[in-house]
Amino acid sequence: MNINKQQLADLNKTNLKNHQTHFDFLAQSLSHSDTDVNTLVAKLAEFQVAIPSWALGAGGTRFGRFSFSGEPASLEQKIEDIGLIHSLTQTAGAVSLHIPWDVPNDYNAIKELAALHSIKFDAVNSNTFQDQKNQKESYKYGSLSNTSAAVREQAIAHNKEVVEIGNQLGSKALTVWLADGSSFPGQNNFQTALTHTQNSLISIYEDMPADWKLYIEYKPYEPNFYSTVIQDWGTSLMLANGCGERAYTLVDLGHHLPNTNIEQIVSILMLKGKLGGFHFNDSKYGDDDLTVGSIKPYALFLIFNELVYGMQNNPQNPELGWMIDASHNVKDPLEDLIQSLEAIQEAYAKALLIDQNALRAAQEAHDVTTCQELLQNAYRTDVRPLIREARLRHGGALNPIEAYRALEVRKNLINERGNKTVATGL
Ligand code: PSV
Ligand code: MN
Repeated sequence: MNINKQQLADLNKTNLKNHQTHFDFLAQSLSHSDTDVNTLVAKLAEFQVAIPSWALGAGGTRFGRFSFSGEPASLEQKIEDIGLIHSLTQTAGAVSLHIPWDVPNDYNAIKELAALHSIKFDAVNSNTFQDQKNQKESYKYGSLSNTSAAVREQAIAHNKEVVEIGNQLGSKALTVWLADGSSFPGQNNFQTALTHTQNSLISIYEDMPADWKLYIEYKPYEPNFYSTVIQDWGTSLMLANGCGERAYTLVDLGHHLPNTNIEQIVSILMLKGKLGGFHFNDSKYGDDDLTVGSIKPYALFLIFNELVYGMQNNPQNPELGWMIDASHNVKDPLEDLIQSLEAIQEAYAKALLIDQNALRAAQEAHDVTTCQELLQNAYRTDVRPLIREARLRHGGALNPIEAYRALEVRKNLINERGNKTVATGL
């Protein structure tokens, strides 16, 4: 199924007058500040987030998986799904592939298909947390950190192969997330595991093309429950520094213990020029992989405040790789991703509204009350007309969920693909 601009323009007609009223009102309210509304709209339109190839079907939990009908059964169909989301939102102009779940059969054909949908290839993800069919060594007791040199070599070789695959598609970054760790005290020697990991990462890093970046993802627990080798941002940063200039930390919002101040982590990493990528999701308890902004939208806004500050003040930090990393169990994955994109845009737009100069002045003057007022005035602004305007100017839908339903996308996908298809991924 394809959605064309005319279909969306027709659907937009119903909401256009209402949108114009809201947009004009917001533009008028913002005209008293330094904020130029057209610059804001342009920044929102520019902001593109990669969709993970593994999140277009049902995620499932370790207790079960309830399939969604019409799931994409191939990489081609996954790209088509992202194309649908991108047509509606104009924000999903990239895909992040997980290997070997999504190895292309025909590189040129996949590249052509992605280009047709204006989709770029973002970071590629390696997978040494599962054993694959016909794999010689097992990752049961770790991969890049394993005590066995043969296992480490196999995991290193896999990462190198992922880079080769990504390179053929135009990706420029490799994301490494390791499940490595231990479930019981005494099971691992922490120092040996970290040393092996560092050496393995260096070997992967040194083999990467000169214009590639390495993103090192951290996570405190799961699937191991006593220790994880790359458990936090400090460990990730240490490993990135050990690899070299083009190695960075990747922050996945779900990979923190409850109440961790993620915005501070983001800020410090950007100061050090070491924040490489981002995995968006939301959570109540652990790595819940819920829709972005569904549980803690204010925390997301505070994170974006630091990101915006960093993007404006830290030229030492590279452009970031923005990705969603969520799992869909009860909502239609495409609707869920559309909601996530909207939440990301909303947090970004609100952060852009913060009067940074006034905030700096209030901080200098120790005027704590004004600091809070400045943040919360921005947070309480309904920025949705800006996001809608950005979509409208680029041929997207004023209301993507409404359009998705009006066009009966899921029904069409089921008609095309059937009820029983299962997408690769977690
Ligand atoms: C691990 O929990 C993780 O966040 C990593 O990014 C994986 O690649 C992804 O989830 C798999 O869903
Ligand atoms: Mn992740």
